[in-house]
Amino acid sequence: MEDYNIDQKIQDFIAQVEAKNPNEPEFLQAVKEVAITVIPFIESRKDYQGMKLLERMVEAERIIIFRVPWVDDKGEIHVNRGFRIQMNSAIGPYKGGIRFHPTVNLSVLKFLAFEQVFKNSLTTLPMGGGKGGSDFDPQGKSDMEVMRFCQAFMTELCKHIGPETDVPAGDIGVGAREIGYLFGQYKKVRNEFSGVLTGKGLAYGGSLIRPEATGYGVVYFCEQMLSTINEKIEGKVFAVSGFGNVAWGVIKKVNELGGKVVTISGPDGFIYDETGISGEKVDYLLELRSSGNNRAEDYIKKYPEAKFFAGRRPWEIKCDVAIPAATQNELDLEDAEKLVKNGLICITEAANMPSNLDAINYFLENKVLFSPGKASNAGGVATSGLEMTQNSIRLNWTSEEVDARLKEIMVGIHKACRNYGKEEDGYVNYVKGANIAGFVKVAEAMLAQGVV
Ligand code: 2IT
Repeated sequence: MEDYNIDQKIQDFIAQVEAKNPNEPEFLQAVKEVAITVIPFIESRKDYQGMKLLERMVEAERIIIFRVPWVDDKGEIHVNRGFRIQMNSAIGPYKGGIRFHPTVNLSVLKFLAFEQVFKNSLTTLPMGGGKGGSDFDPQGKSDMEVMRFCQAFMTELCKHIGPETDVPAGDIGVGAREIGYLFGQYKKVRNEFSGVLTGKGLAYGGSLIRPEATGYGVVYFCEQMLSTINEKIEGKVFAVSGFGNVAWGVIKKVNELGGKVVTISGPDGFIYDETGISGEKVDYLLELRSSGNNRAEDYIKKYPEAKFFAGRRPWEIKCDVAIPAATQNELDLEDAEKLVKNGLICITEAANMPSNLDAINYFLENKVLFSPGKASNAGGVATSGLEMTQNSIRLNWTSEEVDARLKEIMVGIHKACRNYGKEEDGYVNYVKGANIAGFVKVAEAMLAQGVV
């Protein structure tokens, strides 16, 4: 009877969110995953009941949508749409990346901002959740076009952010170059040199290890997951998707710890390199990326011993560990079935929400180690938090110091997930663990601060 009531409560809650946010499938997907695990927890806590905590958390504190007009090299005028979702500031200033990609829309950014709230809470650092971006596509644009776009974007955004208010960073399509242009424009318009953005260059307040942090953190987390079944990275075969900043960090660290990465992917298909992607091949990934050409196929031009599979995903390759590091919904039920059939023991998400709900359920049912991105990729934003600290104390830490803190944070997140996610048979449901552990800190802060 009690279970029936809780199921009904979950269904009612999801129906309400759906009615209020129609045509936002990604946002609804992220909310569903949280609701299923967090509502039963809320029901078990007397002090949380009737406080409408989750109802408040699915409503952004503020959403800013703005016009971004800019002029290309030929003198033609373009109009893009800019967004900043200020989701939750209960535990700190809004914090989260900016994404420039043609697929950016309100639903995508709301899902990312919602997940960011839980992720940032898990880091234990004082950061609220936010996300922003634009449907602008940096692919194929000149440096000067990207600069003018970034300036136009920041001319509006700078009215709404600040080091104590909202601190954006990079995400897909926003790397060191874009952060530099965005920072320059913020400084010029606000006449203020501050830690308003993270992922900055080392010359103007950036942190060592920030570029590698997301990928390194994922592998540290994966190491922890494997240790629960007395396994280690060394000797394991890894299938990785994507070939951007996150995949690059993952591949570097897996190699360092003695694992072998055999795949990468782009929007055009995937590369299978049986000999392992290591050494100079990892450097070549950086070159491929900075060429502005988003094609994985170019890899076989330099390394013809590898194979390219057009229009396919790496999940058909036999591997011990899968690390999706490209984008949302890049791994569905069919992919999950193939991976498990091929003997997968662990999947550590590096992208945000790369597995859809059916795939996640399949991994959990089959008791494969599975960690959601909001737990395992939190090392990126955690190191952004460390960049904020360094900016505040006006000192720079060594890479050893930042890396040690990053590792400590990832071990801590793993522990928190286990704490709330361990089931009777010893299997850790990291989805449940991450959602509840992330929720608790935000909920406590919201309760303390009253209905605001
Ligand atoms: O998804 C993410 O956590 C990020 N894009 C990084 C956010 C940040 O503020 O460093």
